[in-house]
Amino acid sequence: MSHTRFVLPKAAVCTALLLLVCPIPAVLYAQSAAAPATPPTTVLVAVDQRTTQQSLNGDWHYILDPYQNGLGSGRNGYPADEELPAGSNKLIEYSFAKSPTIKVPGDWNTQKESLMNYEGGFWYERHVQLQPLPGRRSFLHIGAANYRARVWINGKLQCIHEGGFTAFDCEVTNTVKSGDNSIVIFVDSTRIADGVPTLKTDWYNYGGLTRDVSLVTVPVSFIDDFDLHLDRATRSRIEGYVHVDGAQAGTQVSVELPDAKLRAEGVTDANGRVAISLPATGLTLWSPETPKLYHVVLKAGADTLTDEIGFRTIEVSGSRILLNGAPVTLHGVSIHAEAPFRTGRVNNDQDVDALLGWVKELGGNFMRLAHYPHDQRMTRAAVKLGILIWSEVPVYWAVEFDREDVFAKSQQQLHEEIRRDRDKASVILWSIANETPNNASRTAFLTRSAEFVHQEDATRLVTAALLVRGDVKTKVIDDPLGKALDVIGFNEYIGWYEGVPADSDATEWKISYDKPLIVSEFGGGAKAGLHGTIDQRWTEEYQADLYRHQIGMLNKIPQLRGSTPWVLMDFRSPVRELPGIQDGFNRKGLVSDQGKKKAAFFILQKAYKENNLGHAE
Ligand code: GCB
Repeated sequence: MSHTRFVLPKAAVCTALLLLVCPIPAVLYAQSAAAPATPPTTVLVAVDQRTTQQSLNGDWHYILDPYQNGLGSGRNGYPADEELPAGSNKLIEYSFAKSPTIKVPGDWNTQKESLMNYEGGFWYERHVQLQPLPGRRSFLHIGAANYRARVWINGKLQCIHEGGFTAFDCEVTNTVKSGDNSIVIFVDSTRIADGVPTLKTDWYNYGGLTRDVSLVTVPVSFIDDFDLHLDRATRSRIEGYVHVDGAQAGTQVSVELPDAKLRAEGVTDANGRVAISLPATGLTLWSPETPKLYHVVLKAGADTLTDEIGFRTIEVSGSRILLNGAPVTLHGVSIHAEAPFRTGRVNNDQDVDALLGWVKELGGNFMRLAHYPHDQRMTRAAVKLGILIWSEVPVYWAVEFDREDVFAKSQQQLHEEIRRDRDKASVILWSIANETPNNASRTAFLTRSAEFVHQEDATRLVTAALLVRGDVKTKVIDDPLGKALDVIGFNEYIGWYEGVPADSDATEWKISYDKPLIVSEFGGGAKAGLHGTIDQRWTEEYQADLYRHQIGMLNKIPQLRGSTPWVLMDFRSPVRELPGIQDGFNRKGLVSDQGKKKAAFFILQKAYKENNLGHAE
């Protein structure tokens, strides 16, 4: 008697059973022994500055796959991207060439009405003509794929990625060939309990390749990571490192700022790293008032990378936040990556210009990019415009804090976020979470996150948006997570979720920390164009009145160093279903999704222009 068929690897049994009864996603995502090994993805810093890239934006064929059928093999193995020659009688049950197309970058939901509510598996395919050169390496750069992605080149699995808001680069050097190449990407937007974020959020789960995709070519040994920042203690040295992937120890590296006539040289160590320390007096420091950027040229062996970098310091002294040594008040607003006018995810310069234009018009010098890393266009544009940034990972509400694998996912997202944006002077705060429950496993998880961020980037500050305790009479900020943070963010909704706007006139604040505070959320909903009295919820007048009272209350908190009210623009959310008012949108925007400013916009604008919200010291 043979037991052979019971000890076959699961994947083989599944193939034998034609995938009818097999738990395909579990097998594949767990990377069973039978699955091909996939190299880890990386993040090429300043990838948007590389000129040696071929954009793969544009039309891609797609196949909707709610049952994840295409992860099968043979007639259902979509990664093979097979097209039968005329006259072939072979049984294949898909054809990318005959399937419709969709734009990349772009969430699928807002591109086709039939896809608006679709969550699940989705296949992208396109062909590209390449002439790979000897001595060069190739990476497929994916700006973001929400939520899980697998990439195949010419039928070979190249990488797997989880996390819908961070960029990743997938090495394809050994798979691309001269002539025609097939690229197949499976994106699965299914929300999962052990994901980051988890199942429920107050924003729309836009699926797909939501940001730019390109093929980047670099020399065999190339600069994949660097950090250059002004030293906090003296503000007269540029410090940091350059990392050269694939470098022999002793590879020559140089860093040059031609306009400042500064140059440093060094050689890589056995880990491909060279430390940089360069005297730099007389630099014009980057600030919202003077967003000065220096052209920086990095060279390592055959590789040259250029970037535009601002130099500034950010630190905490007692309960003050110091920018270039001087106390600063952060006049900001929270922003979702919702595209103005058209809805969907932000993915182009017009989207960014509209959002940042409103921040400037408000008189803002700061923004909270909620609740996940945004498109790199946002952070690049902010550096040029002089807008400081709070950047966040989607550890939102109650993720599964007691799971080590969930911690690893959050850590990976922090790593990818920091690596992509550490060259942007705008970013001053890394936020590790939003509104998390106060319990031991949460505090342990997020204390580790804070430590991890400090290790990865000791030049910036760590924050989180905390919940506050108490009632409208007394509010208490004493969450133990505050100990791990440099700056404490807190959210409160007096006048909206509790009490009426005028209640905040008498609210007393009890704060256990002598640290800088930022009110990371307050606000209320209003439908643009709906008018009435200040007592009528959803009117512009109610929202404006709420802002007036909030500004009065918040100004009584002595260590309030900044504000990012909720939220710049109305955004799509499946948990906001009140007909005639919400219609699927969170209406707490100061501006409607169609760009109409509400009365509260002008209340906040006045406060910011008169420097009347928060105190620098
Ligand atoms: C919050 C959340 C934010 C929501 C907001 C609201 O506390 O952090 O994501 O959208 O409240 O509108 O209720």
